[in-house]
Amino acid sequence: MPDFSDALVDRLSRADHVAVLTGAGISAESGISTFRDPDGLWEEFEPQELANVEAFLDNPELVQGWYRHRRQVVEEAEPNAGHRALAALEAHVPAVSVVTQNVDDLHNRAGSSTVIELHGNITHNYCVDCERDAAPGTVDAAIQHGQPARCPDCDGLIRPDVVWFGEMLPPDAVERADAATAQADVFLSVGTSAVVYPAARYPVVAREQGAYVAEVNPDTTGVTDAVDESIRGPAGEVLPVLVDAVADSDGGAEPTP
Ligand code: BJW
Ligand code: ZN
Repeated sequence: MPDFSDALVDRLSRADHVAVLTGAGISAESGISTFRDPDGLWEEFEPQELANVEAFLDNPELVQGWYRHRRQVVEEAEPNAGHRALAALEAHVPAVSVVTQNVDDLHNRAGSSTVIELHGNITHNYCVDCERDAAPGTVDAAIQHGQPARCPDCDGLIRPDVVWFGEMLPPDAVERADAATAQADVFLSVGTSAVVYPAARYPVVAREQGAYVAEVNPDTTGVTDAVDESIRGPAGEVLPVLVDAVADSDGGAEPTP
């Protein structure tokens, strides 16, 4: 049974606005590798080798192939009980903002209505020169022919719509995430190591601005020392029980699916 406080359930039940920062750990139970866990995506490659624009320009085929593989994994994955519990929380709190570092689209597919994607979305590609969207299949077709994928309009390289190290986050996403953090009565940090900035600042800023901050993670993180409460366990087990507890204190609404 996950161990969380009555104070957290009470705060969630009374909250007008809950903001949730999520990271790769929430999608681990959907079969999507995290980045920094021992069997994670970066066990073989250093982050700087693949997740930056220089690596892409040096070896576009390698980077396009890596992202194509990850996109296929994501497309075959399903949202898990953790994603669904966050969507179900909307029945009990007037506003729930999900601020995600994940590029896998699973919060949208689980039905969360306010999803703020800080690091982009892997299901989308665009041309680095003319910035037009790349049609689905452009990367697949090129890679099958052993070529880097290029834009049919201007011959520019096609890249995934994700944020690499050294790149700015989408300004509208940052603006919305800043606002959600400022408005939050309760802030949850779920499944993130909280070592990548600026996302890792949000739990700290939320607490400075008066929110009650809890993290959900099997391990300690970069913000463990800065939160009010750490709930140690997998998100897919903790979040459904937590949301059910909020539903119970709300007056016995339906249990989460
Ligand atoms: C479970 C679980 C289960 C397991 N349930 N949990 C300030 C200080 C220092 C450095 C910087 C700074 N500001 C900016 C920087 C530089 C840099 C940075 O942060 N570097 C640090 C690493 C030191 N940041 C940037 O460059 C950012 N841009 C920026 O700031 O622009 C302005 C600027 C420009 C130029 C110079 C300076 C400023 C951009 C960051 C982009 C990050 N991109 C990536 C790749 C995205 C594309 C892709 O998917 O390939 O985003 S890196 C990677 O890390 C990915 C993730 O979103 C991100 C965070 O990882 P996450 O989600 O936390 O995953 P893990 O694997 O680390 O952790 C998983 C967790 O889950 C673990 O804790 C597990 O225990 C847990 N878990 N199972 C719950 N079942
Ligand atoms: Zn183009």
